[in-house]
Amino acid sequence: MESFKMLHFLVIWIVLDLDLTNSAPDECPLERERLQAQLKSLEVRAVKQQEMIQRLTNLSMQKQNPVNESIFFDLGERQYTDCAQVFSNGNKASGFYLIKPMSSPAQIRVYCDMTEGGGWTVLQRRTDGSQSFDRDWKDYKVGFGDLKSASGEFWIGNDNLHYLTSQGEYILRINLEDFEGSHRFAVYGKFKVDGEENHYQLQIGRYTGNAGDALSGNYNPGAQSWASHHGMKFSTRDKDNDHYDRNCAREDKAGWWFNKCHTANLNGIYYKGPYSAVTDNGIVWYPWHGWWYSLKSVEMKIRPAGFELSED
Ligand SMILES: [Ca+2]
Repeated sequence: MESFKMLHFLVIWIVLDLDLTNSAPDECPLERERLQAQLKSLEVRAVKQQEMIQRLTNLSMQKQNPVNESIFFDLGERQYTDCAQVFSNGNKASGFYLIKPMSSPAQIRVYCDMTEGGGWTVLQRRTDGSQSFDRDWKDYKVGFGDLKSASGEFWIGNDNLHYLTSQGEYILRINLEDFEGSHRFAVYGKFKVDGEENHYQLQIGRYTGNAGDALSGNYNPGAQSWASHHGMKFSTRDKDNDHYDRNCAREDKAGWWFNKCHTANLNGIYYKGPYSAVTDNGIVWYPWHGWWYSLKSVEMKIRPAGFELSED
């Protein structure tokens, strides 16, 4: 606001100056006109300056407290093995928490989704294409992405997935949204990810939901042998563990439990709806929108089996 004040002083000084220098009326009508025009111009500049200051102030406040920023909850010394435990202990707000799965060597920062019954540890999120998911083995191993914003895109890390799911029986819930505003979901029981020594092999159980069973390929019995992701090892562009004679991860631009290659590619390229490409490398959930439609948002999250029963 200092510059606005300075301009204001300048305007007053010119007004005073106008009175003094024009003590002999009508002697210098041209000079009076010139000064009046100058005064008007300064007033306009002062208003513009004030508007600019207001805009900068708003921008600065937005940066300090972005709408998108989610809250980090510091729960102190007590250790929690997952978000279900955080929720059960009375923490009902969605946001970031520190947890330490039993076999994890260190605490990890995770997003706990306390909606849809609460207690969900989010393992993956796609919302706007701001993060690249075409990454190598090491990135997928430790995790990557935006773990600060409430709607940030990230992968929790395969080691963390293994630590979490080796603690007991977990269910996986996948929420999907398209660009027409429709929502679908898929839930799988007995979700488990093996350790790195077994290439983070995936196990999934029974499917329920309305998105179609893309992960086991059960939507079409003929597709199961090449499409099922159950029992598949994780592949990245630099580590090919798929059942394809070429490299699915490299062709489909994602790390995933590829078979030959997929009917779900939730770590694919963020295309915004219908797309054409050499391979089906978008964010695909085949039974819902086919291979040539890339979804708007994806959320993958896990919770211990029986959690809802224990809450009732
Ligand atoms: Ca291969």
